[in-house]
Amino acid sequence: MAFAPQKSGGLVTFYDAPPNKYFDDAKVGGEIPYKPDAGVEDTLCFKHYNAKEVIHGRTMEEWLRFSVVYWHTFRGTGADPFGFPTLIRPWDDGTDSVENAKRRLRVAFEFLKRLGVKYYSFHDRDIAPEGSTLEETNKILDELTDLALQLQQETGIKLLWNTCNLFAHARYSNGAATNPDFHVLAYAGAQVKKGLDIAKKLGAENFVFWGGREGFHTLLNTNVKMELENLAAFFRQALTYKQKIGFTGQFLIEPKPKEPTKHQYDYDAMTVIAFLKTFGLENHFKLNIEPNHTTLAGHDFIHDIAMASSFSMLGSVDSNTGSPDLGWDTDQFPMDVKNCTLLMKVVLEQGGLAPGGLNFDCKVRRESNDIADLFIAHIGAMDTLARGLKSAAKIIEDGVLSKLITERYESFSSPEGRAFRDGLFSLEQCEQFVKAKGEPTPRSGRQEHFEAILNHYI
Ligand code: XLS
Ligand code: NI
Ligand code: NI
Repeated sequence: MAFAPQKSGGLVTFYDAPPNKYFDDAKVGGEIPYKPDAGVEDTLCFKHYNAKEVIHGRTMEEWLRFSVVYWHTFRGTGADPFGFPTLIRPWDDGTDSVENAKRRLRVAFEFLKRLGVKYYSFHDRDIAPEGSTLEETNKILDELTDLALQLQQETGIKLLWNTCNLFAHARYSNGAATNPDFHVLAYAGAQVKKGLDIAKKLGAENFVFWGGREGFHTLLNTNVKMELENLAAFFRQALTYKQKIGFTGQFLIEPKPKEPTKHQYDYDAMTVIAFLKTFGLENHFKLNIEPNHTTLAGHDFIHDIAMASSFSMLGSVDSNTGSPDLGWDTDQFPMDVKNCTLLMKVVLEQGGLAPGGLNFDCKVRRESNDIADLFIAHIGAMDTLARGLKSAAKIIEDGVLSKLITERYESFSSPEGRAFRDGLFSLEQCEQFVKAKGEPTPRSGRQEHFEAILNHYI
């Protein structure tokens, strides 16, 4: 095979080579090593993430279950509403050909191998170009997923989840499962059927529904009740098909409050939990929480992770972060040690995320146009979460915070407090209680004390 670079406008834009050659050319070395003592400017190595090291009873690899997303890392171009693509990859000839899609997939597996990440995730339309009919599209998808299966078998890399892109094509501009036109809804149904077939074929551990354009821009043209009922009916049919084909992965819904629609139905964790309970679906789904979506909903980073986990509904995390000062989904790599500590504390407390994982739904900035930046971004985030894991384990093992919380609620261990929680202490008894005991003594919430303790571990 010829490795001749093809020039366009003076830039090397594309050349055909074995996957490892692209990374060798970009001077990324071989597999990313663990070098805890590496120099400050050496960002192409792990300083904290040591896959086989045991923390809190399990290896880091088992707790962290990292996953690389195909759409940003291998389909991201750096284009934004004001600018053209900036991330021109030498393995991508810029066409929609099947050959290009296959080359890209091989490169992606090489990337995962070098990074030491065991999982990936994709939308159907990321890995395979769309044909002009459903039949043609599915045939192309079969060809690409045959290759994905072969690469999975060769490398041991697994599919954390796949999902269907039900939002990019013009047919979905008014939504998919909440579209006012049944014909469009049926198209989405056919697409999800194929998505589930692929999930089964590739042994996906989960299947995600992110409500792309399930929402509205104006209530004036929208029958909210009917759309939500249709969404629930759609999920019920997905469950029926899942059971029929014997796909055993976990179904996940990913909340997001806005973007692309003004109001997305899956607004945040509590909204989705309420929706699932309203329609009797709560035993069949868990949540895939993306912190950048949580902050878009006006909550802080950890809010939806904590809420979902409290209701035993946290299934997986799209571990990214936003800019606290911006109102859109910037999908940055999580580099904040404190947030990652809080995240890993929840993960440890609920006994892990499996079959979910920490899926990097993140993109490098459009200015970060070196191939090495792709590695550095993932390494940096993996190291931050590894630090978070270590700090969270220390917090839990020391037990100081949990002891303080137990003390804060100790009045509920009194006979009256316990009776109340058991539903056996009436309002009349409350009245008697207060008449006997008088005014409660004010008690400090001690927020600053708790914050100072957290900082001790960071
Ligand atoms: C978009 C979502 C999307 C889902 C997968 O904001 O995060 O990328 O994770 O469809
Ligand atoms: Ni996401
Ligand atoms: Ni997102």
